Amino acid sequence: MITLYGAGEGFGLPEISPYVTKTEVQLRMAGLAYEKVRAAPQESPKGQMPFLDAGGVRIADSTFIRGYLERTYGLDFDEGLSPRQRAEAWAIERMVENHLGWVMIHGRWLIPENFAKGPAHVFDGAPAFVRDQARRAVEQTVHGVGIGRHSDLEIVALGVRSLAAVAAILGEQRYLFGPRPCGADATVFAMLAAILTPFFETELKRRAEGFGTLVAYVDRLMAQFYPGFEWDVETAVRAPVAA
Ligand SMILES: N[C@@H](CCC(=O)N[C@@H](CS)C(=O)NCC(=O)O)C(=O)O
Repeated sequence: MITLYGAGEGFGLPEISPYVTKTEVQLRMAGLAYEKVRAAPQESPKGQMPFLDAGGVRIADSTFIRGYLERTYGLDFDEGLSPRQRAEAWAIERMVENHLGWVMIHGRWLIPENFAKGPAHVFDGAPAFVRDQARRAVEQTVHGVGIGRHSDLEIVALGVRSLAAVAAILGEQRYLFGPRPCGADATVFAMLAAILTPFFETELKRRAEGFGTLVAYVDRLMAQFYPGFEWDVETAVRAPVAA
């Protein structure tokens, strides 16, 4: 049995972490049975989520988990893609995870109102200094990767360039590379949902809402991979926040 460790439902999303969402969607794409357990990053072999336990074997990091699933179950999430499309899928994934992801994190953790209603609650019950330390650590990381050195306007402008790039690649297609989803669809869906969740107010979300094809794409994939989940403002207000 596969156990997927993640942050759990919250912030108006079926899963708080876009990286865990990516893995969960890939498990669902493959039709693999799994149980999901809520965990903290410190429990992961790499100190980050997601991580997976498959019969005692622990694998951390969404990209290495994908590789493990493909090797172990004889899968190819990019089946049908040409070598060029596979390269483009990798490039899209890196842009979304390692660039757009930091813009999303900036909106969640470093806009004070969003931090107060969202990530701060992860530390409910812990002393205030633990919460403040965690926020400062994220601030330092966002500064370290470079995004945090820009003005708020510049950060949004960089995020919008990535949104526009994804929208240009998607065009009017159902999935990134046509009528079938590939591995990178899980990544892109996860990050766009994290940006578009009604739970947070960010300028990036407001700009993302202007990309009608991206909004429709997230709605479509949410209905496909999380059919029981109410993806709407009502849910965002009601959804529990990770404890
Ligand atoms: N490269 C990793 C990134 C995972 C990641 O950033 N996870 C976040 C949750 S969204 C985390 O665990 N952060 C805690 C930390 O970095 O200390 C992957 O693809 O799995």
